[in-house]
Amino acid sequence: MSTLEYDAVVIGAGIAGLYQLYRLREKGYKVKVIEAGTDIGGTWYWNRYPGARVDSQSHVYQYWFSEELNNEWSWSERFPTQPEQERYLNFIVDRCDLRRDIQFETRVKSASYNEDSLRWIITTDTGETFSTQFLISCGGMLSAPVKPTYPGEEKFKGQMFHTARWPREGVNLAGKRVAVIGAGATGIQVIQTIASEVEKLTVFQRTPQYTIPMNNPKLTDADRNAFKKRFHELKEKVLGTYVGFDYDLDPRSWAELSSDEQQQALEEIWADGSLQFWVGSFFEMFVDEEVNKVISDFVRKKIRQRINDPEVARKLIPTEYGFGLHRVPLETNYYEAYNRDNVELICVKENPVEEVTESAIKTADGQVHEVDIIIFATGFDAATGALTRIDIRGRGGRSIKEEWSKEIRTTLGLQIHGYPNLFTTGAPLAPSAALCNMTTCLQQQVDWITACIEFLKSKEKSEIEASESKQDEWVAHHDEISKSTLLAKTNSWYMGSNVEGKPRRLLSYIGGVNTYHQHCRDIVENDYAGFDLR
Ligand code: NA7
Repeated sequence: MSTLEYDAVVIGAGIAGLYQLYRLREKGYKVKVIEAGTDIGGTWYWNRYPGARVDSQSHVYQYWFSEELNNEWSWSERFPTQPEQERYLNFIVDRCDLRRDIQFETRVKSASYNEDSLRWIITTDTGETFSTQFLISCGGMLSAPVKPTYPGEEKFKGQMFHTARWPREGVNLAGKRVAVIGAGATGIQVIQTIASEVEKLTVFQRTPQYTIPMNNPKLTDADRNAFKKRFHELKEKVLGTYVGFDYDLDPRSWAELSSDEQQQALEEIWADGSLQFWVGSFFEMFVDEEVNKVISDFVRKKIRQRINDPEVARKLIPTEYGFGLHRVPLETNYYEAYNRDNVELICVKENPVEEVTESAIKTADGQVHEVDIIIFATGFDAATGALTRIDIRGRGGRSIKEEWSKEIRTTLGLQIHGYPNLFTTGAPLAPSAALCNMTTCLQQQVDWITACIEFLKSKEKSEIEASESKQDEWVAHHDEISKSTLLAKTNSWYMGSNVEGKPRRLLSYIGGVNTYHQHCRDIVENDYAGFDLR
């Protein structure tokens, strides 16, 4: 089979990959997007489980490249469902005629850099070979699912699904006995949605979450028009805030408020029913244990009020870590699900799963939980998984998988020293790895990458690579900020602790989207100082 030649190959047709295709094609490059799924959407293609919904407000979770398209689209809710997100992305793809440059049902297996031709050679599971000057990973920060395996699992006669591999045709859960394993953001959405539909729901929870009740009104024409009028303002604003939303951290210091004022401030942002209570409140929450404790107690009290059985409340209310140190899910009637007679909660730390039989899950206390369907909502190999599942070889045959099995390092999450002309989005050590309204950060990274490629062209250069010293400098800066936070002291997927053997480092840059954006701009303004051009 002959080698297919491109200027740029983009891995993944999700939010970042689609936008990267749009931008590079607009500049006249020959681009191919390689996508494992049968259709576009990335996260919003794969995660089609019951109750899947975005946790960012629709008016800031969207593309900003066309006011015209923005005016044509109408969001129905403040926090849209997965089907609506998917429809929106299809609308963009169709209007921009992006599909013709996307190859579906193709997974990139390997990518190796040829130092003589200065090109990446890519192989796929379809047996094709692509050659490209630029390789751009848009494979998602939460796209490599992780799933525990249990003794006896292969004998199970019912159905098993990971939420991130939910079948397109759906699954009939009505009247079934269902187990949900994992109660993070995804598990919570599944549980609250299916509890009233299934005959019996057994939840196997390892770590309880702090949550915020979602305030999700239907949008009126007046709401939509008000947001549309603010298109340019919002587009600018999201890049200048701490986590890429249109709200920002409270400018007041926690200490300057009296205890009553603190409680009042918390009540006010709690009422907004969004992630503002987490990433748009008091920065001290992330660094000061005392402040974190007050806020954690506030949330614990809110949760406790909604659960009838004190023993169930004990299991559902986090005590081992503080509020905001894990990704905080939004929920709707989640706790009320546990007040139902058909829902049972098992804490696997107290009562582990011992085995799966033909028809049941057996726990250490000897109980046999008969189930027809097992749903794994057990998360992802975050930020690194999208890259380490591909055999990527840079200069001298060095491998990202091997290097990151020892230490996870990048240059602003945009390039990796040793891998020229490889650009990454949603990768470690950038806010887009986890601490960002994703559309904000992914578009910002794609714009940076596009400008970088254009810069190379204008200088008549063929290759760009982050120097070792630039990367060292960024890693040191990242660590300095992250080490001052409580997140770095807490086990969570933010620290890689959900994947055995994963080296510990805060995956996401926590200095703020605004600060990160400034660092990216500084590089451009300084003609890419710290990057080697050839
Ligand atoms: P998460 O947030 O990683 O949640 C997965 C949950 O599954 C988490 O609470 C895990 O517990 C739990 N888990 C993992 N393995 C097990 C086993 N063996 N038994 C029981 N529970 C287990 O992934 P989500 O898909 O919910 O959310 C990902 C992101 O999507 C979310 O942050 C948003 O950005 C959208 P642990 O905490 O590791 O003890």
